[in-house]
Amino acid sequence: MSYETILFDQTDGVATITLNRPETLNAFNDTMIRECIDAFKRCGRDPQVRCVVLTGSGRGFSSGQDLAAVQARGQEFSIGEHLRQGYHRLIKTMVGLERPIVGAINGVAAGAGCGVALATDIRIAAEKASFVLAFSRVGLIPDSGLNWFLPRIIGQARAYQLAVTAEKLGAQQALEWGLVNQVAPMEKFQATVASWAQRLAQGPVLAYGLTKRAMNRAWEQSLDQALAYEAYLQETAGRSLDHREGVQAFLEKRAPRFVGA
Ligand code: T3D
Repeated sequence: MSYETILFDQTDGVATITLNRPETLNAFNDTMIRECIDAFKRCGRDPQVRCVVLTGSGRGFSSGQDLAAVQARGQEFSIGEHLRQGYHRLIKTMVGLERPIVGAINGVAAGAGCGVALATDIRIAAEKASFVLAFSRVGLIPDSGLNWFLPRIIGQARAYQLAVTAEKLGAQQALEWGLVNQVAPMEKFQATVASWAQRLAQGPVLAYGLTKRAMNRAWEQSLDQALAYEAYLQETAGRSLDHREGVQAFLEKRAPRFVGA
């Protein structure tokens, strides 16, 4: 499938999805939401894809919902339904994708763009990247999973502060607050993202996927339930070729060659 609002590239086990409406700082219109869902689902179906990178073209990551499209809506338009049919499907597809997703946050991530950024698993921010919960500026509440992701990552007081002030959180502060894994200077940003993606793509991606499932599920489990679920998933990981290869490589004092199965 060819896309209108995103770019899709697949090289050496790494799929890169680039939000590509740079004139709006990659604001989401309905086509872009739909195309992103399709691209992430395509990654989930393709065993050749071992890691996904999500980034933006131009100087922004994403400015969130396209406000020109919002203004063009009629009075009867249901935002709730728009969220349910669009952003929710995108966020759930990303969270349910059992491959690591690297968020390459190249610039500002605002509104729903911030929610989508937080639905990635490893977040690398360029020095000039920032996060803005722009919703209250337009009289809305955070959505696209932000009420779920943000307090869990940075705590409720900071999350609420960002929501009500809509002030920019810079990359360095985001690192200190645990919102991103690494900040890279602009000239090293692409190389840093590529190095993360290649490393993850060469890893035991079946185990990476099961780890993502276990950690996501654990939020809503008791300790007993989490332990039981770990044991259940480890049964699968323990029967994998990658487990056998990892043990053998250790004993033979060589680097493992994981196949993702
Ligand atoms: O509706 C539903 O379905 C519910 C879902 C809602 C989810 C949401 O995301 S609500 C929040 C929507 N997003 C915003 O409110 C953010 C709006 N943008 C900004 O506040 C600023 O652009 C930024 C803080 C992100 C960046 O500021 P700055 O100064 O770096 O850039 P800029 O000059 O404001 O923007 C550059 C261009 O992008 C500009 O166009 P121009 O003047 O060069 O032709 C601007 O209009 C355009 N742009 C930026 N954000 C959006 C946008 N165009 C459409 N929609 C946008 N969200």
